[in-house]
Amino acid sequence: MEDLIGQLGGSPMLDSSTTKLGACPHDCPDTCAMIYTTEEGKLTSVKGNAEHPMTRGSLCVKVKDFEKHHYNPDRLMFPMKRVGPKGEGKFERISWEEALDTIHARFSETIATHGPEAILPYSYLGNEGLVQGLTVGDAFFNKLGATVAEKTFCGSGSSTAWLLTNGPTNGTDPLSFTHSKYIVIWGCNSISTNIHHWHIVKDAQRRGAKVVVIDPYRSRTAKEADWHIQPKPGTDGALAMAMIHVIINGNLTDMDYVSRHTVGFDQLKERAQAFTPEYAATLCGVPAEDIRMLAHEYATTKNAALRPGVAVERSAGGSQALRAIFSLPALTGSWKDAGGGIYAMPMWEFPVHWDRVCRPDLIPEGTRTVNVLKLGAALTGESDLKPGIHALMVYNCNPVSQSADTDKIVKGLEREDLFTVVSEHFMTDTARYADILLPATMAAEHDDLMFSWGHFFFTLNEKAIEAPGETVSNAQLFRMLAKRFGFDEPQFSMDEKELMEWYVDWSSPKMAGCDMDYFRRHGFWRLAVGDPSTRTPHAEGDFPTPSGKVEFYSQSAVDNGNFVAPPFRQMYEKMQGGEALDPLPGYVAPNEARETNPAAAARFPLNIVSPKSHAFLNSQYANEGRKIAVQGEQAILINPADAGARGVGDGAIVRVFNDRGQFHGAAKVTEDVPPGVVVASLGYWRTLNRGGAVNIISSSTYGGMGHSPTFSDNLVEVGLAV
Ligand SMILES: Nc1nc2c(c(=O)[nH]1)N[C@H]1C(S)=C(S)[C@@H](COP(=O)(O)OP(=O)(O)OC[C@H]3O[C@@H](n4cnc5c(=O)[nH]c(N)nc54)[C@H](O)[C@@H]3O)O[C@H]1N2
Ligand SMILES: Nc1nc2c(c(=O)[nH]1)N[C@H]1C(S)=C(S)[C@@H](COP(=O)(O)OP(=O)(O)OC[C@H]3O[C@@H](n4cnc5c(=O)[nH]c(N)nc54)[C@H](O)[C@@H]3O)O[C@H]1N2
Ligand code: SF4
Ligand SMILES: [Mo]
Repeated sequence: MEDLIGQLGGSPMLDSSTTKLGACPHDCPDTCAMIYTTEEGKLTSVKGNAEHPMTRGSLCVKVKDFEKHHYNPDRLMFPMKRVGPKGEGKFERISWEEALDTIHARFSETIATHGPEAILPYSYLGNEGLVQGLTVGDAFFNKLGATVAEKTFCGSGSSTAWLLTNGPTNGTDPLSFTHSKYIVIWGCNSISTNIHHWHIVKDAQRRGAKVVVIDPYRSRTAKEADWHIQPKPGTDGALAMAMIHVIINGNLTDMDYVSRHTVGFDQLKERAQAFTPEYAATLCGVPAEDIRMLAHEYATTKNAALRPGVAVERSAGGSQALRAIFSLPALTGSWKDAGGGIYAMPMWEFPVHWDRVCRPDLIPEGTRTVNVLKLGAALTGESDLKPGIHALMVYNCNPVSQSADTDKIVKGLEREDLFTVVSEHFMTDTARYADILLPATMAAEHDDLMFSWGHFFFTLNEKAIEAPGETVSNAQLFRMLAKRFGFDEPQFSMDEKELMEWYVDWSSPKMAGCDMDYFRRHGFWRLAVGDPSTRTPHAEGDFPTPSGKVEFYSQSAVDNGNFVAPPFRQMYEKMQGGEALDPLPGYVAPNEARETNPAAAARFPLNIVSPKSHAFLNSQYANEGRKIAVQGEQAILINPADAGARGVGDGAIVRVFNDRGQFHGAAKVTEDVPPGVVVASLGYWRTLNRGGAVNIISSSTYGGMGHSPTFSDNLVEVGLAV
């Protein structure tokens, strides 16, 4: 491995006065290592760093001209205050002094009148950095005594399922997939969402590996697979439980592995008995003989690997499905093979002092939590919070586009008595509702350190150019706010470089040989967890669960109940004791399906799936012409049978609706989606789109574990727009 890591600092090609080492800031598993080139203080090019073993010098279609993003003339450059009605987007430039004074005065007033919990911080992963990202405001808001935001847009259900089954292990290295002979990509559109893993899968496929994609629709990735399996959305639990049935009943289990390294085999076997392939076929729509073949091939091919995406969790039964999926390699013993096991979200072994980043110790005893998916209910009074939310600060996040049930959020944001602060790059759908709008820096304009949820590398991002206008980094914003509020914890005066040094646990053996100087010379550091070509972390068990084994049966699911893992929720320990969970994996039907909700299904017969757009990063880039040119306008993919029954022709403008609201798009009539399913990709801004955006129809109901969202568990009807 060491020879793969280049000596960038020593390279004669790079001149540190015009070249800086960067890291893509986006919420993307790939976390690409980049190289910024500048001329006379201007960012002239952003390229991938060819030395990086995973990202190999190529950037995706979204980021390949990242410098243009920085110089977009629509960027917010100065603090502003609202001068028109909320939502209209009329603002006037003010000084930072006035902005900070106003925030200080309005927050103080709110605290005096309603108490500090009337303030809600609202953030997500618009920036994924350790310093500038998800948790950048936590210490400040905890000190303020504000409501704690539980941030579960993505990965929280998968994480709960993963921790219950396998514990906080990174699992299989994505680089190990070069050795895989059978690869199951389950609910993941790698070509769009994890392109630097797809290269590795493609290599393995060229060398004979069979690639199976499990996805309700024929995604870009499904089209490249050797075999595409199409379950109905939200029914993966039935499919996975039937695989377990076939593996156990067909004596395809590695009983030596099972007996030494798992708990609960007998109970799992009993649970799986009901899930004959024939029965599962009636639930998930995959033919019984296909289920048998999939289970058989997976169990009997050595070096069989699983790659579940985030999408699997987005339904009522998604997390239970993931527990079943996470159980598979322990049944077959594929953890013993390099290129076996599971690549899910390998973020658990990054040695980060999350307690220093989030400072849960500053949270006043008894402070309440509000979940980000419930923003509409919280703001409109539906959640009956006491006190209600009277001040809101949004950063790294665009809830009007990305959260659920978004017409309700808009209704809440329109409240005249709500004081809203938004820190942003652009005048997003959410920013339009700000009272105070603050301009934020982009990646080349600040320092950061990125961990990853898609590979085992830390990556340094060096500031390459001066911040334009009066933009400030998130870390600087919270330094300024802390100062204005008189907070004197040392961390509130640390700069970015000091913060990253303080956040990383350098004493971890995984960091042995690395320091800040190493980062400055090389740009990235691979956690010292073994060589990917031989690494089999669980060949001999060693699972970091309470039993030290894979827990098919989880006693802690019963005793400790549901939980949201850090950093999605800061108070991990206090969250223990949520409602008891099923100790075993299983099948839970979608909330919105014919069998669970026939009345809704009669009115709204189509199940909608809203995956990521190829050329957008969540809602980012959806305001940039050159990306819209690649992505196209909002399309509604619909099967010819469903389109015909509704008089919808290809290209017709349709409305997609349910009781939560409606949005519009251009029908794309295609066999890529099966009857009964429609697909509308995510990210379009409602202000730029023709009439709304997809999350208007999304339910804010939690999935089964970890308060995950249910974006794949929504019924709608489609009709011609009038
Ligand atoms: N281009 C691009 N890349 C991105 C992002 C982006 O916005 N654009 N976002 C990043 C983020 S934040 C994330 S979380 C990841 C997500 O990465 P992925 O998990 O790949 O996310 P999606 O594209 O939402 O969904 C992947 C596939 O799952 C399918 N799917 C939906 N529901 C179900 C289901 O119930 N069961 C099964 N089996 N499949 C289902 C969808 O049809 C889709 O093709 O991507 C990251 N990368
Ligand atoms: N229907 C549906 N909805 C979904 C999903 C789905 O699959 N389907 N996926 C969900 C998932 S997986 C995720 S991760 C969420 C993502 O939800 P968000 O994290 O809200 O998504 P982004 O569009 O990336 O919005 C981030 C905003 O932060 C801003 N930003 C970026 N960097 C900075 C910075 O340094 N400072 C400041 N102040 N602002 C910055 C960007 O301009 C952008 O407007 O969406 C969820 N919503
Ligand atoms: S969005 Fe993902 S693939 Fe694209 S450059 Fe950033 S980290 Fe790499
Ligand atoms: Mo995500």
